[in-house]
Amino acid sequence: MIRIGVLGPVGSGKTSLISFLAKVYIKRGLKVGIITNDVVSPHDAIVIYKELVEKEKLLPKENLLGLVTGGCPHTAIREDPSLNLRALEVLQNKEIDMVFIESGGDNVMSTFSPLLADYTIFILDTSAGDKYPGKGGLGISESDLLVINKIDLAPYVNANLENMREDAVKVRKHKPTVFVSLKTMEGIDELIKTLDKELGI
Ligand SMILES: Nc1nc2c(ncn2[C@@H]2O[C@H](COP(=O)(O)OP(=O)(O)OP(=O)(O)O)[C@@H](O)[C@H]2O)c(=O)[nH]1
Ligand SMILES: [Mg+2]
Repeated sequence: MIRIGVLGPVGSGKTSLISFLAKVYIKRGLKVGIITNDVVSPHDAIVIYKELVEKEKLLPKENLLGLVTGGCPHTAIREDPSLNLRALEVLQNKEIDMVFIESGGDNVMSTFSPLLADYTIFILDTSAGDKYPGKGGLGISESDLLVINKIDLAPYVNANLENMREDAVKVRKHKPTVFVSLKTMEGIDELIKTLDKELGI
């Protein structure tokens, strides 16, 4: 079971990315599991349930686990990942091929414990401006894949995508960065191509 940790600031597109990727890989025949971490409600699990279980009928409901962590999001994925480890155990018994773990929205220093994730995706969005990824932060520099989402919104906040690209190379060296819009689907082919190569699938 490949364990993919998805993290990034509040509202950057973690749930949207996981829903999209889950659809892609389920349609290819992989058995996908999803674990969401929310601080005070199972909101994201409900969003995914409505989309992937009820509407699309792609995800068996028992493959979706919504955790309510009740505290600092990075505690639940790094300092004390016990709740997430239990959830992974539950999915492991169902012979899942690939599991996405969504962290609660957090800051740029957020990282997954290696106990939880084999591969990590950090997602930023352009609507916060183009200062990141240049300002750095462990999550941005150390994640296996950086996804810069909401490129459709870049013109509205004068975010310069070329600057962001150059900064990403400086901060991340040879690790990949992709630019996408999960609304218009621009950049999606590159995202899937990169992820397939990275995961060897
Ligand atoms: N314009 C635009 N909106 C997007 C895009 N991707 C996601 N959104 C919207 O951004 C909002 C937040 O997306 P989510 O996927 O919920 O973000 P998140 O990172 O999971 O949010 P939290 O879990 O609350 O931290 C939603 O209203 C999405 O529809 C995009 O590429 N462009
Ligand atoms: Mg979310």
